[in-house]
Amino acid sequence: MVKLVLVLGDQLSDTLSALQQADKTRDVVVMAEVGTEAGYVPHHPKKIAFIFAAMRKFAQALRKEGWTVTYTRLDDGENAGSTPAELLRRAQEFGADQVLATQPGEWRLIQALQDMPLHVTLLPDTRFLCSNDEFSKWAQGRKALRMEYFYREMRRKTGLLMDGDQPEGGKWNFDHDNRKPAKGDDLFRQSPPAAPSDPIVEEVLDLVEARFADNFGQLRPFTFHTDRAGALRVLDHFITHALPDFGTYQDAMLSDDPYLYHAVIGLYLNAGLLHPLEVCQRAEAAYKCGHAPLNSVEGFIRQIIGWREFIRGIYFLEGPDYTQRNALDHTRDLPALYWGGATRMNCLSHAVGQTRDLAYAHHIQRLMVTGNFALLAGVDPAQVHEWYLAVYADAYEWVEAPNTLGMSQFADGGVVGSKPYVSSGAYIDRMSDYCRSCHYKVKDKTGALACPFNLLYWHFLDRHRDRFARNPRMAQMYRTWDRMDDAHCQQVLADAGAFLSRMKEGQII
Ligand code: FAD
Ligand code: DLZ
Ligand code: SF4
Repeated sequence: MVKLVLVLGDQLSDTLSALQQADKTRDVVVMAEVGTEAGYVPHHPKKIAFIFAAMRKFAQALRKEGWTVTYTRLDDGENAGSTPAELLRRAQEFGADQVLATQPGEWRLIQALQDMPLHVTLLPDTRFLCSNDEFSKWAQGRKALRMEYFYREMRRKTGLLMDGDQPEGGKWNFDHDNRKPAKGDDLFRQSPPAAPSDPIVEEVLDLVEARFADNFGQLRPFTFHTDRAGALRVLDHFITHALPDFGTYQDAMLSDDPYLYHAVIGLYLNAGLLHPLEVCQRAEAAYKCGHAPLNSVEGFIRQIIGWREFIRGIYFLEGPDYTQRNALDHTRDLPALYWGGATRMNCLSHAVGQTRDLAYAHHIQRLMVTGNFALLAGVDPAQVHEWYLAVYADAYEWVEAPNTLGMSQFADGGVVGSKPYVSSGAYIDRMSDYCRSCHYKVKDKTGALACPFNLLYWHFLDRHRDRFARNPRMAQMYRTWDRMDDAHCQQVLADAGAFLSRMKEGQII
């Protein structure tokens, strides 16, 4: 009997387990642009356009390969509005009672598929290097889950950068050589290649413009690639032009260069247009032929087989309630500046402005600018989570939630990271050129012009002393705070409190 084969918007890989288990001559592929997926958060218009255009092209490619594909467009009059409802409609149409699906990357959708009155087989997502079972086994019995140890297992498993059973170059991690600030006058950095437009993209842009005009984010110019060939071009460009300096400048931020030496491939990897192993093998080959140094290649490979896989493992290990965690009891509202409201903080203005224009910010902007500020200011992590899930083209819950709630907001109480990622303005000043043209003064510790990160950093440590003072990785920060003059500390806390009040009142901060 005919089966339906579900292909979601982030499952655009011909190696997808559901496709591999299906019979091309008998089964029917179901793809659908639906209101529920396009609306569970106010996605950035570029993200919606990327997914819809890539879905349409993938459907075309499957048909060319001989698959029968039903494709529902968002504006199709028959559109049933959600993925399960579309499956039910197609089940009736084709007389099917079984669905083959690859496990979605979000508990919400897994639950919805499991609740359907059809027989749904959920297959493991084999596009990842570490299965959910393998991760659970690795995690079992460990007091704390640390990416670094998981990463070593992944190196051994894939053989990437291995010299027999030893790490290439004698060390697993070369971060010691990395994390330098970049200079604005480093010329000749090239942005990722822009995709030329085509009729499918143009049609999707018109649809998104008409339907999602109120969502935060600039739709045009739209330069993302929307098929595998384009994604491979971006990868090639990165390997040739940026990988050699990736490690060294990984944490740098520059006002006039949103990409620096980053790959800008997260959206392609997460939608299924690139495979993590092929990406890492390309990077390793660049090292082996002498094109890129070990510190960069190791750092890059660690992001993919280490962080990316680790983060996914945590999402599925921790279960559906992960997104509701709020270990630090933070309750403030996300300030309007995150949705494009005015701010005097130049670093936030740049990170948010770039996010609005490009649906992209690199890791340190996400972690140490927008994330750091929300954490220091005590913003409700659920609101922070919604923001990150909405605004980045590479955001799906399996990868966004542990990064936001775990790594960035410490809302999981220390599952992803052993200490919160907090810093004062000094870190941002060291790693960027933002502070030079800011309304606030990064060197000021108190007063009307004191950098808000300086005020809120101590306010955060002070209000969470009970939780963090005994953390060995934070003891030094508390010693520094405790050595400060009492009157100075009181002034810092008073100025921080006044800043938070202004934020609450909706004043421009
Ligand atoms: P590069 O810096 O060039 O890195 C190469 C690749 O490594 C990335 O494409 C990505 O696939 C992988 N990678 C690097 N760091 C991580 C990480 N921490 N977790 C998972 N993969 C990683 N990444 C997402 O893919 N989707 C998200 O929704 C997302 N949300 C984030 C939210 C916060 C608060 C933070 C701090 C990080 C988040 N990240 C997310 C991780 C990281 O910031 C992005 O993967 C990266 O910025 C994507 O840009 P790039 O492709 O240029 O990456
Ligand atoms: C993100 C997204 C959007 C905006 N739209 C669709 C859609 O219309 N149809 C679809 O199949 N998938 C879409 N997606 C991706 C899903 O939200 C994603 O598959 C789940 O969040 C699981 O990762
Ligand atoms: Fe950001 Fe503070 Fe620097 Fe201004 S002074 S850019 S608020 S870190």
